[in-house]
Amino acid sequence: MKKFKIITLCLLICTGFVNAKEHTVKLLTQGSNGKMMVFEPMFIKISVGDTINFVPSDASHNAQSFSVPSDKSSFNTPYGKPTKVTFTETGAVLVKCLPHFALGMIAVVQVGENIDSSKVNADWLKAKASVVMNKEAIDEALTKINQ
Ligand SMILES: [Cu+2]
Repeated sequence: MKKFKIITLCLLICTGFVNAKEHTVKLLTQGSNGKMMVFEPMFIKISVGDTINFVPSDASHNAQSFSVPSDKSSFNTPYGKPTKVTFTETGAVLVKCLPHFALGMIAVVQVGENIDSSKVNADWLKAKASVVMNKEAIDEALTKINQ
């Protein structure tokens, strides 16, 4: 009986690993639509336990969280180096490229289904005053949450 429990536990853990997906978000000086300083995609919905590989086009970009469900979801990737981040908490995360934040180089990550978006919306309202470009695109990305 004990052996059975151990095998079941192993199966559950292994299945969890198999189901976790890896996604890619590019950090681009010029996006495929011709826009400058963009994350591609700007909005991404993933499952809890999934990983995003943040891939910068050059050494001028990094990915840094600035709205998170809690501190354990905070991250800050190095400049110019593809970096994988695993999201273990349900909710929404806003990600900025630090040097291009004012240019609206921001991405929205939804982790899990039917999340509470009140915190991320409030954080964006506060941050918005410091952003001069691309605000409408970020507003639109936020409307994609829970759709
Ligand atoms: Cu950048």
